[in-house]
Amino acid sequence: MESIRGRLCKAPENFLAPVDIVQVGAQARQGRRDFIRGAFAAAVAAGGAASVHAQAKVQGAGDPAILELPAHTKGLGQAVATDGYGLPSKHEKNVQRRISPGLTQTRQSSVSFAPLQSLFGIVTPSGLHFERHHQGWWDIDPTQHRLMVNGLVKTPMVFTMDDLMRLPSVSRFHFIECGANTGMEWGNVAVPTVQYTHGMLSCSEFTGVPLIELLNLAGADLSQGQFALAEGGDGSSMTRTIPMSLIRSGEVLVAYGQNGEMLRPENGYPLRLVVPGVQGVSWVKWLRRIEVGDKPWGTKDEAVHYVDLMPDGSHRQYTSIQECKSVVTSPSGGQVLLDKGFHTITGLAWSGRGKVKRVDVSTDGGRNWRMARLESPVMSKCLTRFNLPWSWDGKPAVIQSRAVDETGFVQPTYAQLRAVRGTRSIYHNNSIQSWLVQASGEVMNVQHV
Ligand SMILES: Nc1nc2c(c(=O)[nH]1)N[C@H]1C(S)=C(S)[C@@H](COP(=O)(O)O)O[C@H]1N2
Ligand SMILES: [Mo]
Repeated sequence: MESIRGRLCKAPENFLAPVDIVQVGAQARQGRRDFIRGAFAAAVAAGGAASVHAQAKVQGAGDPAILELPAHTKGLGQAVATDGYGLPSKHEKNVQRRISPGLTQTRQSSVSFAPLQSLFGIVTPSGLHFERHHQGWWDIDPTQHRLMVNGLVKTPMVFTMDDLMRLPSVSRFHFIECGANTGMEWGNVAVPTVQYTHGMLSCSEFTGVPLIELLNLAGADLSQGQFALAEGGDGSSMTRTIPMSLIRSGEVLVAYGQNGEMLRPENGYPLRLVVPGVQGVSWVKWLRRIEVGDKPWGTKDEAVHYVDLMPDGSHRQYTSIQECKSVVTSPSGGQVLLDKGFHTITGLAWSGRGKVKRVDVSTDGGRNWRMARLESPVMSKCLTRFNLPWSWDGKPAVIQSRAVDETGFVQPTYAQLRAVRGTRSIYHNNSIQSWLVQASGEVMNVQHV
């Protein structure tokens, strides 16, 4: 086996999550594993699910949790909520968005990361969607909100929310990933959990109107007008250039819906741009203006920020597409495997260029690969869930996933990415992530070279 450059889950003090946060993840995990262990105790590796089944039967004998009727089978439960908004179980309190102290100076220009290690399937519950604000969020009155369409158009128009919601709508599932996701890893900083390495990533069903429809209503000049500028309604002067080719495809949405309800204020209520496959910064929140123009604007968030510093000192600009990427979410950093034997390796894969075609998983640091099962549905520019059964022999193991998209793009190793991009970037790190499972069962972030 190749050498593993294992490092402790230590990051510079100003970035390391408080210790209790890391432990919370491990304990939450442990809670579930304890349950599994209690029920399935000595399930041996070789038998896999069958032996787990046999053990479950044996262990069930004498278990008071099944033999004695719990209080909730004998009493009166809670009343239905008459005007309440449902909340998760109190037992799930540890599943939260978390900020990384020291990463940014203020809570208004900051990030909260989604707890990828605790989520199933592909949809991010709206209350756990990551947040990235440059100047804080607002809960805007939808009756006062307006969207202006101007620039190279016959008739400049102003839409109210009522106007927009009367138009035919579409609903589509897409991922959104901040261009800076996994950014600390460029500098070889191993943040402790997948929440901090990959948690600037979420996926929702978005509902709204294709932007091209609004441009057509305004009589946009689509031959001269090769670009559109999207402007946000917060104080960050957030403006981004969107190529007309993307808009013309009908994929770019002016969205008000997220997972069946209105957008959350943190995510741009009442209106945001959805630009499938493109980095999060272009998904302008609290959207208030679209201007059609004949060249890119080169605004601060595309000339100074969100550019990639290359090894020769030049900058790559407008590298907006989020290339094919994947990560194992369990087992992942901060979790603990309590037993040898059967485990399910699971994770997420995505590509800004279309559908995920294949995900391979290695448990020996990239020497051998097995094809993972992709859970349906597999949708374009959307998260795809993969999983693979694994029998852990109790020895150290380096777990990795490698995604391939429908264009044939293969997710790179760190060595491959750095050979082209160097180490001074912040944005667009789509390298293969490695998790080291130690003999103790503790999992940590390592960069396997
Ligand atoms: N108006 C406005 N739009 C914005 C931002 C912002 O600060 N202001 N942040 C951008 C960035 S950098 C990202 S990654 C995404 C984050 O979206 P989310 O907070 O819904 O996760 O919104 C983008 N749109
Ligand atoms: Mo971002």
